[in-house]
Amino acid sequence: MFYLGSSVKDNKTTKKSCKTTMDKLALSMVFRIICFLILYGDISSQPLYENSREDRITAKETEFYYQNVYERENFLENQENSWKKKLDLCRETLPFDCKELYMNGIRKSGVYTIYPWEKTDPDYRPIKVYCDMESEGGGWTAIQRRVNGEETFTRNWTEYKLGFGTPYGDYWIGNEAIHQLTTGRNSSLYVTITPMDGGVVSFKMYHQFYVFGEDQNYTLQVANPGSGSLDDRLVWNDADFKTTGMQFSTFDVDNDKYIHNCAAAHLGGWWFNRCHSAFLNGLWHSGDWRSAWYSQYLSGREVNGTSMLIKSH
Ligand SMILES: [Ca+2]
Repeated sequence: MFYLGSSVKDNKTTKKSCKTTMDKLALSMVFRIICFLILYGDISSQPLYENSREDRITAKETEFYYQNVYERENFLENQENSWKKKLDLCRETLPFDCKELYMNGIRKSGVYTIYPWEKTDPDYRPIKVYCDMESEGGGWTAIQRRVNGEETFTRNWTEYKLGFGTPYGDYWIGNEAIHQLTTGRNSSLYVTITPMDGGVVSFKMYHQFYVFGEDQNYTLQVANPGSGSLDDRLVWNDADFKTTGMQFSTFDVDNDKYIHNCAAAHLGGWWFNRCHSAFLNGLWHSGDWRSAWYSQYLSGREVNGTSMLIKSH
């Protein structure tokens, strides 16, 4: 009985203990499952790349890289805006003529680029010109220059209109450019002639100089002759030979006052009258170039260079 009793009791105790253990085990299993589910859910909701240390470093590097790119883009954008502003400033301060270059501190004579036309003008273009920065206070724009005879001045209307030759040697700046340079401002004209004999350069100053547009055939208006070793032959009171008030003529467009064609006869474009007493575009070093500047230069054989310089005042 005791045994039985004891055995039954033991049996009951064992069963109770097992039940407790199984309960605990069950509870443990449930806990584990819940933990697993929680952990799994947690893990599965996390991006895989954050799982390892290496991946976390890569993520940081990527972030740093994009931050760098962003900063560089900002830097380049600021740089571009700065360049655009500088370019606009340059465009606004492009030199109109040689006088503006002189005012900006240029003191050496030579070839420079000027911008006589407004940006909105259909004719807008830069032109290269010779600037005399030494004679008569400097800042002179050469509209005509002959130094070596390499360019012929026997040219048609369009060539004289648009210009020809090179500012490094012989050239005519172009009647359109002369009109543009003298419009809306008072300008002076300074003429020089270099003698063939190597003597002193002759010159003449005029304190008023203007050329009308093509609709008036580039009519010349010159007045107020000033100092100079050359006699006045542009304004002087001679109805048949003065130059001021004349329209421009070329061999193909005769606007002179002569019954024949002065430009065709004298082989160069000019503001011919009936025909001239001053004419700087004749045949280089030729006896056929008559009265380059009456009566000091009666033949082209006496002339070894010319220039017509203008400056606003
Ligand atoms: Ca005629």
